[in-house]
Amino acid sequence: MSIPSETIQKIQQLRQQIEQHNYNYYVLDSPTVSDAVFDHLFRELAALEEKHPELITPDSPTQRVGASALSTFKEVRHRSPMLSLNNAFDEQAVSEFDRRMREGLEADIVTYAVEPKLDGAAISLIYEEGRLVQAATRGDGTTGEDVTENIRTVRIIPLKLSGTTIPSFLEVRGEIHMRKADFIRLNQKQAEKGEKIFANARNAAAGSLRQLDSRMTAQRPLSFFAYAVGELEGLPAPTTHDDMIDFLRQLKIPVCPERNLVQGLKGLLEYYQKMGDSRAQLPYDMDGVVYKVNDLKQQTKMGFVARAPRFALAHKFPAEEAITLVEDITIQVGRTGALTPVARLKPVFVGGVTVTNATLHNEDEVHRKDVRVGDTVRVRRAGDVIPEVAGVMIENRPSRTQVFAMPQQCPVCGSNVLRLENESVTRCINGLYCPAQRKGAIMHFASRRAMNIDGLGEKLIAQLINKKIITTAADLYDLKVSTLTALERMAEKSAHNIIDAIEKSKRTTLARFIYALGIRNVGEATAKDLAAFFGSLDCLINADITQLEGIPEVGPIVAKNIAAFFSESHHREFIDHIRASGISWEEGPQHIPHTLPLSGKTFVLTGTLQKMSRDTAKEEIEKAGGKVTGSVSKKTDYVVLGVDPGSKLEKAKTLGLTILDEEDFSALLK
Ligand code: 9MJ
Repeated sequence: MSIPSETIQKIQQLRQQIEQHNYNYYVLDSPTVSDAVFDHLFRELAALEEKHPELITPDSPTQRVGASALSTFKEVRHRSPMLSLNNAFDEQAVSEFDRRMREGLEADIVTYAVEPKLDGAAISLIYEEGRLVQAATRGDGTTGEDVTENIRTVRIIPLKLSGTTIPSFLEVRGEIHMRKADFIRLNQKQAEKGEKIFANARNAAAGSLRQLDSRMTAQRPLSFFAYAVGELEGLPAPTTHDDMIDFLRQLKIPVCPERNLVQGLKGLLEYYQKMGDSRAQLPYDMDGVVYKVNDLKQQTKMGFVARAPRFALAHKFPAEEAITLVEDITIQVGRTGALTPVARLKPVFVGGVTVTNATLHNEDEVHRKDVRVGDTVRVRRAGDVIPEVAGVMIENRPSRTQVFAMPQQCPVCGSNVLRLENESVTRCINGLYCPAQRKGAIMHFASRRAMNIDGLGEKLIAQLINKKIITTAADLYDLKVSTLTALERMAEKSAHNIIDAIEKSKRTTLARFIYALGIRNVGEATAKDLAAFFGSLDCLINADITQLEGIPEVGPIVAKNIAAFFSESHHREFIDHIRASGISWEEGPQHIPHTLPLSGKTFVLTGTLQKMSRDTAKEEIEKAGGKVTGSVSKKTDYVVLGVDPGSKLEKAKTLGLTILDEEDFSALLK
């Protein structure tokens, strides 16, 4: 059956629209459509592609969700070496650099392109005829790792170039990094899930880039700026670095907005000063600035030394660390009940701000660093924003200090706390009866990415809870201007603005509402997946645990949390209360999942299968509702055995798992 040309055109049009919206959102930071419109376009494309799978191409925006896990990364040899930069730590080194340039170029004054130095992970992206075909890490500069599947999930990176003239071949180089706010949010999420906390944004970015399972990378908020072109074919090359970066920008490749052109040493030092001053206000971290001779012919003339270009220099900012005293260690209780120890510090100036608190993350972290009240500590502004204790100066420890002990009772409501085996988080078990959790839940509900209620801040919420005006977020919808103006320091105008914002939040999307509920482990991405899958809130509420586990993006823990959340009668009453106040969203096509025979079952494939390829086996398992993972653990239900199985077989035997040969496997599928 031939496909109507309108369908092909529609698919192309949708892809273009979606990528344009991605660009507006991620690169320009200025979306032109609501989430609902975006989700609608996305669902329309996904539905057309489901009907015509032969039209799916790797550069379709629907392919940004990640693919099956790899066992290793392939090696990639770079066409030309990926160099690193020489560093300077003081003005004298910069002055010598400028002198070398002037002498080498026989110029009185040199024009430099200057840009922030991002501290992430360098990558090379190859576009052939405008399509992203390969992404590789820097590796040792000569050979890197093929991370194409991971990079495809990074929404800020175009899968297809746009613009009037597209080069036949383009190798772009730049830095994968994580924005400050995204890093903080990721670490909060990790902490809530009891998962690894990243020491800094650099580690988080580099670690996310090197996930063997690209579906994991798809969950991480990675960003990218291009700073160089490795090779360009099919078009005349620009003659300066600055023009080259402008050329990339026209192709809709993200480049750093804070770059500039300056003259001579004075220009370099002024830029360094200016960027150092504005560092705290910028949305991304930098660890210095980079100076590059702007003229590309002049760059070639200066050439390279060892593994770094002679024409460029990284001028590093001083490390942001300071020494101070721990006056107390207190416990904060978050919306999920997580108890977070916080070091209260003697105020100290670090990297442009005065720091009075530093997170100690969790009980294990405090013990690993052995931080005690009375200790002198090194404080670091990791990720440029959240300060943390880098280490204790043991030699300064006074006598009679006490080892930190996690309280056995919630410091806010007094109920018992619980730390589960294999988790690093200690939690208050009192749920929404704990005022701290209630406040956290309402703050989350009102937050920008959830119901987006402007002006409803932490202090106001605390006041409303303490005065027993509200107990849940649903009560927000019953607030009146007069209730608010009766509060301390609340003017008529602000009260009106808040009530208007609450009213406005009633028109929302299903995904935002699901996210706003604050179900454990249901972040924005999962909320979107659930909304797209179920189409209606009632279908989600009525889904049982096996049906939830049957959704490709939902794992067993998340499924359990969702089912547990909706089984609580007070949560259902809460939802009914909000619905009665007139909240609305557009519902999608409803989907009531049926329970599939292998729902909730996890498989591991080992060795070479004779009867079907690995991909087919995986498809068959997934069709029947099961999941395939890369490694054997006690959570694995079945291990399918091919010829020459690897060490996974031994592990499966040790764990006493069910091992299937190909015959058994076929029988099970039938
Ligand atoms: C970073 N990391 O921000 C370069 N870099 O140029 C910038 N790195 C670079 N340029 C040539 N802005 C080699 C490395």
